[in-house]
Amino acid sequence: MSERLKIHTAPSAFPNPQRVRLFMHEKGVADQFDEQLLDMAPGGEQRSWQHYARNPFGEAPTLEWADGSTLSETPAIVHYIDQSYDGRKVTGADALTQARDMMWDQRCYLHVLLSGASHERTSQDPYRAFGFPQPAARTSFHARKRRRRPVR
Ligand SMILES: N[C@@H](CCC(=O)N[C@@H](CS)C(=O)NCC(=O)O)C(=O)O
Repeated sequence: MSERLKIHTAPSAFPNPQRVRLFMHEKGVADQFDEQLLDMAPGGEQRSWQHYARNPFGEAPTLEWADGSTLSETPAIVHYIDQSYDGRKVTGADALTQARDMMWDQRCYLHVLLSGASHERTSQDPYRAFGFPQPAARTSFHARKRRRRPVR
């Protein structure tokens, strides 16, 4: 792979940016990418217009080519890198091993990571659970509602 790609990520964001970072280190290719760290505070750089142009959900991780084209979604990024970079095939060298890797990845993501993350998000703000951008009006509506709650 001659072109050096950017990976937009954040060490502080769990689980998806970390899934890609762990995978890149496991494959031994992390130093072949330009890691662009997003300040992922709530409503942070991942929700800037620059990042929405790369990823319409305002999420990380996202891979970016020099011509501005992008690839998002953790399993798609992992699949692309594993297939197109030299080194051990971390997700499996044959179709059945790859399919089993995908099966466990889906199980871990849907039944462990996503359910934990959804609980955390919905307990704070219902719109975040679905990854919707948050217009100021919505945010202030929820902020007003929270302020009215009695302090326990
Ligand atoms: N389906 C996406 C999910 C990516 C995602 O949810 N990333 C989170 C961090 S774990 C994010 O960027 N959230 C944006 C935010 O919190 O504003 C993937 O598989 O990569």
